[in-house]
Amino acid sequence: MPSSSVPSPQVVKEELIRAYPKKIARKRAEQIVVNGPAAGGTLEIKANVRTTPGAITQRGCSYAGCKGVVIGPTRDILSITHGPIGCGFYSWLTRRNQTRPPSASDANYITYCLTTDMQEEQIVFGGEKKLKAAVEEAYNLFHPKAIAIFSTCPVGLIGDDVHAVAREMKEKLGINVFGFSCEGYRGVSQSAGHHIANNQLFKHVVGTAETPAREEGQFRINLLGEYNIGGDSFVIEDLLARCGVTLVATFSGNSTYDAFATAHTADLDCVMCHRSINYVAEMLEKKYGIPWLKVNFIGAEATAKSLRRIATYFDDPGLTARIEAVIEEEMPAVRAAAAEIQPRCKGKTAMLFVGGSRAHHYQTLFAEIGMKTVAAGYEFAHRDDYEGRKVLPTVKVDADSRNIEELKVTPHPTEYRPRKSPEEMERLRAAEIEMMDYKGMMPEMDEGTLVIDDIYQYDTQRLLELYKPSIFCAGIKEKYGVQKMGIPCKQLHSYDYGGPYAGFTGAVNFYREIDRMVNSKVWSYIQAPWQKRTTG
Ligand code: CFM
Repeated sequence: MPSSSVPSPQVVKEELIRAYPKKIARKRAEQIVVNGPAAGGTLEIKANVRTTPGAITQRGCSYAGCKGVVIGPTRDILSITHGPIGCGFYSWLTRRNQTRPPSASDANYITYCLTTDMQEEQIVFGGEKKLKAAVEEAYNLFHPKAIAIFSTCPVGLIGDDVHAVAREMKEKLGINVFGFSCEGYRGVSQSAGHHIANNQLFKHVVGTAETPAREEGQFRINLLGEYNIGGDSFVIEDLLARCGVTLVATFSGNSTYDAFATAHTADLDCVMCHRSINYVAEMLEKKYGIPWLKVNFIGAEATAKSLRRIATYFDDPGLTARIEAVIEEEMPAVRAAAAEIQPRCKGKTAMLFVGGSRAHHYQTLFAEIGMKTVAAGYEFAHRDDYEGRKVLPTVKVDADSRNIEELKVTPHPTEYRPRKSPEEMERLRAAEIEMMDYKGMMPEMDEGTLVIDDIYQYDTQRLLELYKPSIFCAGIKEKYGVQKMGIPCKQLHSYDYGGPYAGFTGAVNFYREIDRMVNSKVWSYIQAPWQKRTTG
């Protein structure tokens, strides 16, 4: 609980808004919401709109969302950045998406940085020739199954047609080559890049391999929106295997090209990060009849609940028994760790400001050690991630969103097969397994907590001064500014050097890490002895 010296959230909101010019303040007032009653869920937040020019945002660009987030974790698609050297270089190994090829001779291109190194000459005369040469050179070096070409801002500005180049090279080399119009400026954030990546993956890769025999695994799922940061996917893969669930494809942690190509053969899509991948989930449902289910493997309780939801979906006594046995096996260690740590963390406060899903998911982990989330928000998520998918029909589509292609998807003439009958869907509804739905973050947050979309650096600083939370969760850009104010900052993007935090073992890792951070004495020594001490 914030101490009694913390002003009311309404006052804090006014305080934040007061700093901005009138027009900006009006817009910010709609992006900063004091959360209402959990059950009400009627509050509206403005999201997925342009950042105010000049404000220091946490956001990244469309190229980052496409290349770095969605496609990057796939080890055997060779990625080429078409653009100036900086775009390729500064996106090289910056996200901790791990991968594990089965043997040393299996392809793994994640450690490479390939770029066309665009120069003035290409800006003036066009860069397609150089791009073709780069694709050919990359092919001769690696002989990959597939090559992906990513557009950076100048590509769109000068009008290079990466798709035409991809088509030509596909023909010439006899491998799959596809391009992405993910110029950094498209959309208002990296969220646009996710959508562009989803579309192209779906168009060029998903469903391109032959349907494998149905016997290969009785309970076949895809895991969508799990990117193996700090090894999270490894933990989930292990859990699913022990439960007897077959993982056909993960989009895209520890993934391969072939896994994507056979994703249409799964019988259920489990969606972790709704924001970055809900488009693929929807398209798989429309084209192949695979229903999707929102899951969350962050937090021990959430993991148990997600596994049980998978059991309810498949409705098989053997599977249910195995899942219960795995939960039973894992929970004692989790309970013991939580019981040990809770007394030291209970009542402490957290703020979470990260991309599109983790600001929601990680609240569960904090709650498990008795910590309260007092403020949270997404960098780039949309209203449905805050308020739930029920608002989708009312979301205004602005020019920035219209800029991004919406694929027209229709049922596949031979491969469309609804996995559940209407009666079975009814059974799932009755069991409160909401298929194809996500309720969003706000209904699960307490009344009076602050929800802030696309938080600016100024807001961050004021929040820290006013609330003095026990911990602030964000990314590398925010980390040291926060810590200089005497408040520990946990990076929820990269996990600092830690993780995994998924599943049961991951939960214990997280409890211990947070305990270490919030109970360290170091924060009271932030100021030099000759400065007046105001924190700690
Ligand atoms: Fe999804 Fe992610 Fe996130 Fe995201 Fe990201 Fe990430 Fe993130 Mo950084 S896909 S929205 S674009 S959960 S890289 S693994 S941590 S901002 S909250």
